[in-house]
This record gives sequence, C-alpha cells and structure tokens, in this order.
Amino acid sequence: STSTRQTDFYQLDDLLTEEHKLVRDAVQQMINRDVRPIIEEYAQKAEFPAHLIQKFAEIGAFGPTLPIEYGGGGLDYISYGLMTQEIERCDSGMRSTVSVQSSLVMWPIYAYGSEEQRQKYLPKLASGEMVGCFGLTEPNHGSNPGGMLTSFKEAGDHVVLNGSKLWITNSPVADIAVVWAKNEQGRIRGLIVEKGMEGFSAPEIHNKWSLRASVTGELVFDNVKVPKENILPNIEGLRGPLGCLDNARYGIAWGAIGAAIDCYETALKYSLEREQFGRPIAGFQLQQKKLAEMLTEITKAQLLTWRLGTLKNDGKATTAQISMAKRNNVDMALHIAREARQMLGGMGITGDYPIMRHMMNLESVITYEGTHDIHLLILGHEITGIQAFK
Ligand code: TGC
Ligand code: FAD
Repeated sequence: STSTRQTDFYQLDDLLTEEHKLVRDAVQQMINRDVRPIIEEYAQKAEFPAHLIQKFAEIGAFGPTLPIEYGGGGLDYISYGLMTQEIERCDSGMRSTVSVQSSLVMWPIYAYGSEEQRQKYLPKLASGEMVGCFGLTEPNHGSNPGGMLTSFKEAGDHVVLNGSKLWITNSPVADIAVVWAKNEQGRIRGLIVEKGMEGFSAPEIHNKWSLRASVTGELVFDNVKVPKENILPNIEGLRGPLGCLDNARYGIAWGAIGAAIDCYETALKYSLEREQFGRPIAGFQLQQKKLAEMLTEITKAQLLTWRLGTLKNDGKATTAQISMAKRNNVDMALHIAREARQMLGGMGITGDYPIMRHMMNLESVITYEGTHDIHLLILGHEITGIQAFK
C-alpha cells in the first residue's frame, strides 16, 4: 500500500499543517535536484560540496525557527524537524551542516548574544554569506566538556584566548566559530572568534570513514586577541553550550528517521525486484521479518518526534526527553541500516546504493552531540535523581 511504501504507516501526514507540507516539499525538491545526484561522489572523494551552502540558504534551512527580522524563517519546531529529516534522508553530513549553522551557531547568537551581535552575524549566517562552527569538544574533554582547558585572560579592551578544540564540524570552511572557554574565574563563556584573527587556525581532520561529505577539523588558539565585544554577554556556565545542544539533538532525532526511511525504502524496493530460488526475496519470511520490524521502529520513532516537536513548540521539551529521542532514533536508524545492508547482499556494500554511506555516517551520529551511553546516563539521572557520570 502507499503508506508502507512512503513510510507513513500511521498517517502522521494528517497531523501536518499546509505550511509544514510546503516546507517539507521545498526541501525534498532541492535535495532531489541538487544533492542526491552528487552526494555519493563527494562522499567517495571525501570532499565537502561547499556550493550547497547557497542552496540550503535558499530553502531557508539556516535558522528556520529564528525571527524573520534576523533572517530566520519564523517557523515552528515541527518544520525544523521535517527539514532535518528530509536532508538526512539524503546524507547525515549535509544535515550536520544545517544543524551546526542553525542550532549551534545562530541559536546561541540569538539567545545569548547582544543586539549588535545579532545584527552583525545572523542575517549573513541565514543567507549563507557566512558559515559558522561550534567549538566545545577538546582532545581530552569530549563527554565531559565541563573539564575543558581552553581559556582566556583579560587584557584591556580584548581577551587573549589559548587552547584547542577537536572534531569540529565545518571548522576548516567556517568564517566564525562560537567557542566555549573558561575565564580567569574558571567560568565557561561563549566567544565569537573570526577567521583571520592572528593566532587562530582550523586544520582539517583527514581519513574519516564516516561523514565523508562533511568537513571536520580542529580549532587552535595561540594567544588569539578577541575583542571583548565578541563575548556572548547573556550566558555563563556549562548550561550555555548544553542549551544549544538541546536544539541540535532535537533536530538529529528527526534527521535519523530520514536516514532510516531511505535504507528501508531502498531495501524494500530491492527485495521486491531481486529474485533468488525463483522468486522475489521479499517473499521469504526472514526478509519480511526485517521489513516489518523496520517499519515498526520507524513508526515508533515518528510518533516520539512528533510529540517531542509539539512539546518543543510549547517550550516544554526537557533535556531528558530530547536525550531519549536522540538516543532511540539514532540507534534505530543504525540498526535498520545494518539490516538493510544485508538485504542487498553484495550490492549492499557498493556506492550504487545509499545504505553503506548511511551506515558509516550514523557511526558518527551515534557518537556526536552526546554518545549513546551518555544519553542513557542523562535518562538514568532523570529517573533516579542520582548522577552516574562521575
Ligand atoms: P551537569 O553538572 O549535569 O550540568 C552543568 C550545568 O549545566 C546545566 N545543564 C543544562 N542546561 C541547559 N540545557 C541542558 N541540556 C543542560 N544540561 C545540564 C546544569 O543545570 C548545570 O547548570 P549550573 O548552572 O548548575 O552549573 O554537568 P556535567 O559536567 O555532569 O555533565 C553532564 C553531561 C555529561 C550530561 C554533559 O556534559 C553532556 O551532555 N556531555 C556530552 C557532551 C556533548 O554532547 N558534546 C557535544 C559536542 S557538539 C557536537 O557534537 C556537535 S556535532 C554537530 C553535527 O555535526 O551535527
Ligand atoms: P569520549 O568522551 O572519550 O568517550 C569514549 C567512550 O567512553 C564513549 O563510548 C563514551 O560513551 C564513554 N564514556 C565517557 N564517559 C562515560 C561515563 N561517565 N560513563 C560511561 N561511559 C562513558 N564537537 C563539537 O564541539 N563541535 C562539533 O561540531 C563536533 N562535530 C563532530 C563531528 C564528528 C564527525 C564527530 C565524530 C564528532 C564531533 N564532535 C563535535 C565531537 C563529539 O561531540 C564527541 O566526539 C563526543 O561528545 C564524544 O566525545 P569523545 O569523542 O571525546 O569520546
């Protein structure tokens, strides 16, 4: 039936507004026209398709939930979720670019920044004229960002920043970096560091087997003079970066469903066409078990994100609720990618089909924005009231 082929088994489309559908269609159209035909080639070459920044800007993918006066789209969180879902349906690395620019760069400048900072950066980030990145993780502080060593000292009208960040999406191509660093009192602050500031560099990380069409790098600060006006004035402490992560993790919970749908649809189509022992492999019970379980898990994930989206629209979604959805949905997608890969037999390991690329991408997605196990511990803390991290 149409609903199993188009992967909307519980008719969630009926819950969407006309605006939601328009947003989703616009993203789908752009992705099918400009990204799907080239993505495999860029992933194989391990090259970031930088020209797509403009295309993402044109469909309003940068800052869709921010107010229109700053170049945002004034849309709700269901629209944002549908966007990340349609983008990750093609490639997690492309969704990364959108997550970082929207949730980790534009959102903190909007939520924690001064009016001058908002006006200086947000419209350019929305139009794709500027690319941003988010520097929280360090070589020795990943899951435990509170232990960060990057720090700055006061020096008149500026501060002097030292330290380094690792695994930073888009850092080599970014014009600005939202960097989290400790002040002399050991309090975490956010700083906007601009490309070209003396002592600042962003070398690329090579040899990734995952997110190969996304560019990842370091941020290195060697006595970088940052004007005091580049410090985000309205936030202090770890809750600054963690607040941004709530938004990005929310988008990933939707995005991962996109990757899962693409794997499921590819495997379903293949299994109906591929014949062994004189009939389509889709007719064998073992293959039907895989398909039935995939559709069940996708449907459960869709319901989770739908409700989470309505809570988010009402300003009621909690960190632990977001952790549950991010953790469940990425794990679900990775599992489906592995099962779908098997259903394609030998063909499943080639770049002629998107499944292996999704699978490798999802190995990063299950690690970044809080690992699978860290999200379990966030839930454990919520349930018991006892912190098991330390
Ligand atoms: P803890 O003591 O629990 O909390 C410290 C302070 O933060 C507050 N807080 C939050 N505030 C806002 N939103 C949240 N989600 C918050 N969670 C906690 C908390 O109330 C407290 O405030 P205060 O004022 O009392 O100081 O902190 P902890 O040091 O025990 O660590 C907790 C832990 C482990 C959960 C957290 O640090 C964590 O989530 N670790 C994972 C790190 C992570 O997710 N890194 C992501 C890096 S960015 C990235 O991966 C981008 S990939 C992008 C892409 O390509 O898509
Ligand atoms: P570690 O923290 O060293 O964890 C290693 C293992 O130990 C994990 O399995 C973890 O779950 C486990 N572990 C850690 N602590 C505990 C505990 N208390 N109890 C039980 N198990 C524990 N970061 C940014 O700031 N900005 C970015 O743009 C960004 N982009 C990224 C892009 C890619 C492709 C990747 C791979 C990462 C990116 N990251 C980014 C970093 C990412 O957020 C971290 O990799 C992640 O938070 C995990 O940190 P780590 O790699 O240092 O692993």
